[in-house]
Amino acid sequence: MTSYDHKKIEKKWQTRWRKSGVYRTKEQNGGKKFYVLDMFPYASGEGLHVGHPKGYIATDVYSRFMRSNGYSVLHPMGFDAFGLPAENYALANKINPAVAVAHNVKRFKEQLEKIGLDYDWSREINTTDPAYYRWTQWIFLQMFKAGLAYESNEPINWCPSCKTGLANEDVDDGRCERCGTPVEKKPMRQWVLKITDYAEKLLDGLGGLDWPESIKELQRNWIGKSEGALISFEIKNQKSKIKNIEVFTTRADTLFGATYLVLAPEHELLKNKELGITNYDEVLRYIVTSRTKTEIERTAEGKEKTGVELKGVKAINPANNEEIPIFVADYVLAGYGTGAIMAVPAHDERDWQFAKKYNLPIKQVILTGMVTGRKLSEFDGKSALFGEKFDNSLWKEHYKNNGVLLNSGKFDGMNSEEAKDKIANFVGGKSVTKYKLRDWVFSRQRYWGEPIPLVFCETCKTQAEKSKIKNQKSNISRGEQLNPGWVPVPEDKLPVKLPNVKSYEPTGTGESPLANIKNWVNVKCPKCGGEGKRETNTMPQWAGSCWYYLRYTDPKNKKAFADRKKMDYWLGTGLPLRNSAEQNAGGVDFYVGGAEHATRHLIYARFWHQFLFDKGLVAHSEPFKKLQHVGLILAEDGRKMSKRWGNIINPDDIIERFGADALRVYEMFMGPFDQSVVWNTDNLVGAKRFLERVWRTKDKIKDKTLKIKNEALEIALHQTIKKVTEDIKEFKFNTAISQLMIFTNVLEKRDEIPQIVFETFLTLLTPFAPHIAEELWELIGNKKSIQQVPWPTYKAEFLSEIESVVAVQINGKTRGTIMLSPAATQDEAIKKALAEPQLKKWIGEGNPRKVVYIAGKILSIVV
Ligand code: ANZ
Ligand code: ZN
Repeated sequence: MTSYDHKKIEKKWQTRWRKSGVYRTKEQNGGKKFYVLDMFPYASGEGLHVGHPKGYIATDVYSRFMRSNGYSVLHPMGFDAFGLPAENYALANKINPAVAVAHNVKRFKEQLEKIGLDYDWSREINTTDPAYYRWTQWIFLQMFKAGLAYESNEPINWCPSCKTGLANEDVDDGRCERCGTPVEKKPMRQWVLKITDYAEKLLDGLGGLDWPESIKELQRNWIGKSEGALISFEIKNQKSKIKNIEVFTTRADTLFGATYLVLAPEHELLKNKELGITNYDEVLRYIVTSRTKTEIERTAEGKEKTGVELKGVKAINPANNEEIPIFVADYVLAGYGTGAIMAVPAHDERDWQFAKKYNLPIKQVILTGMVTGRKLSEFDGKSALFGEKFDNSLWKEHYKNNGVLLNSGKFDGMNSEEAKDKIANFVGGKSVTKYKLRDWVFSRQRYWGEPIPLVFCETCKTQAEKSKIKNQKSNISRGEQLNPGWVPVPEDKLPVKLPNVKSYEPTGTGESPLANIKNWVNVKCPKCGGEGKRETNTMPQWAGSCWYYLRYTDPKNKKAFADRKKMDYWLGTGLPLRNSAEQNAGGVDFYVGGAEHATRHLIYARFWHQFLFDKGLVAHSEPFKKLQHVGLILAEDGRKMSKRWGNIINPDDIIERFGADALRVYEMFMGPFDQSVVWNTDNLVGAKRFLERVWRTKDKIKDKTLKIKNEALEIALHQTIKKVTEDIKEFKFNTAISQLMIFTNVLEKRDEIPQIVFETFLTLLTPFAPHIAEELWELIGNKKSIQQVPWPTYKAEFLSEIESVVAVQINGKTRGTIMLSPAATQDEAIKKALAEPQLKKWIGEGNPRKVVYIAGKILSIVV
């Protein structure tokens, strides 16, 4: 009897699998294909910890399962490596980012291979490979040409430590997502992608996706659709050159209660003296101070509100022609709506806080909780039914609710929902839809990213401006018209390679380090041959991951980002597209990764994909059909694993001591897949023991010709096949493994087991513990790899024989149990209960008054 030597076995099989190419992706005709994808790792310097592989092991289990069910499976892996994390790591360690990334990728790959994952490495991709980013640049150019990229000088989020501009999505709680430094607002030349053009499509598409509801909800909130109205307030001041201020409101019904207006400090109208403000110096000081605050500081609920009144100017409330003051206050944000609001302190908490502080009138216009259809005159100020009396001195949550209008002229008594449109129309307002989603700031003033493939040319600038005026149809794309002077690098000149530089430190000047490489920057204009200059900003970290799942379908293609047929095959049904329903039901079949990507990668990638779809470049409207998120593995101290806390567990050590199979079984067994679990080495030992028991079980095969004769064994086997099959399908790996353990107990109790039973068991074990399963499979005399053995099917006739324990309650007390098959009827259940003397004693002779029978669970009798 040999002992279970995990090191020897795992090494042996990893080498053999690599050589034999069992995991090579094979496209087969006629459907039955499955694309299962991991969110590829970011090749950082720290390598993998034991938390990372949880998702990878799960997709591995799934892809092995699908393959043995006859599917062609695409299960690829690659590396994301451009962007701040890799560059910051390289800077800290004083190595070139390209060298650091190559080193990190090698390390990651070794670690992944040791886990025995079935990736088809012949399809590996790396976002920093010029052969890859050539196509990232190409897709960017298509967006540019379509007018979806524009140059902007708006103030954006700036991280003073990373010395680069950031997208809204890169800011967490007012801090740089990379380094935790509070972000500042800084006006800067940027490239921006018009993701807002896709806001509606991004919302719409969510409906058809098989994603966790929580992630869809995060996206909905991030997109933040609001239906409201634009209402114009006339300005009263002889000296003002501006006649009106427009506000965005979702509560036009409260217009009669608007007692002042507020402009965001960055509002256009405050940029010069056009409003004729008499205290402009004071206003300007306020504007300057508010620049130092982060958005969070400005809008946080508990924060004290500040502001300055614009002296010498008033506005007219168009509903009642009352004169109201105008303020500048930083609780109003420039980037949303029109950057100006009508303040209704009786029904908006922030306005209320502000009004309290500056002693502004508070005017109730909605009776919240009021039942519609009742007359206002019936309201006595007390009845709860009619809403209680409004109290100016104290804010109450229900003040912001809907209700019935009062103090609103001819609208009094109207339901507030109904009044929204009516009042907006009354004052000539326009209904509009606004989104919280901001356009995507797409350039970084850093070295380590895809160069943006554009050249600036003065001559062409003049041309483009002319064509814009004449609105000519010419060889000038919408992007060039929108951005006069910017000329795309011709597609056959891609990639624009990132040049090698000596110094790639961020400059902090708002320019990328590439700006200093004169012989790279200065080029001939691709259009007119004149003097041009390259764009020196680079793309953000999230660019490469916007389309990588497409590249896996055809990773070596030199003529296109991927062959259309291959994409259609892997993202479709495996058969040619037949109708629009299939168009909207395509995408990667199964995508597994961390929930932290909900509002970045998963929105950006959907945006790019929808653009490609609109261009007719992909067949399906969404990239990821089904999504599953991975629960975190926390360190033994209950915290997130991090270098910072010194609590990282390295999978290499675990594999060395316990084996990859034990690690795999443990991680799949530790709890429901999408929940966070604390790492526990004792439980890992348990997984290892389980495999040792499996190992010893093979010695119970004594006579290879032994047939299954024992019915109980057969039932247990089919029960196990069924349970494991169904659980894997639903990502319930923990209960699948627990069934394998139960079955191992059954095998252990026997002196001898038929080979066929053990073989079936090994097939079920393979997805979880492929090395040991393969080794035992070979030891009992099989030549062909177990990876190619079809998944076993269960026989239903055995299952119907399984009896389960049913509790018997008499008058509400459990008095005993009976065994029943799931098909048993209520009468049979009663009969069985009566056959048990200790139950019969309680039931007695008479007819029961009431019987409830829940099959397989409980029989309840009231006598
Ligand atoms: C009057 C009003 C009365 C409002 C009321 C609310 C309650 P959502 O739903 O998030 O879209 N608002 C508009 N633009 C703003 C800006 N740039 N910065 C801060 N606040 C802004 O919110 C829309 C509401 O937020 C708008 O409706 C406006 O206040 C405010 F009882 O107008 B409301
Ligand atoms: Zn030119």
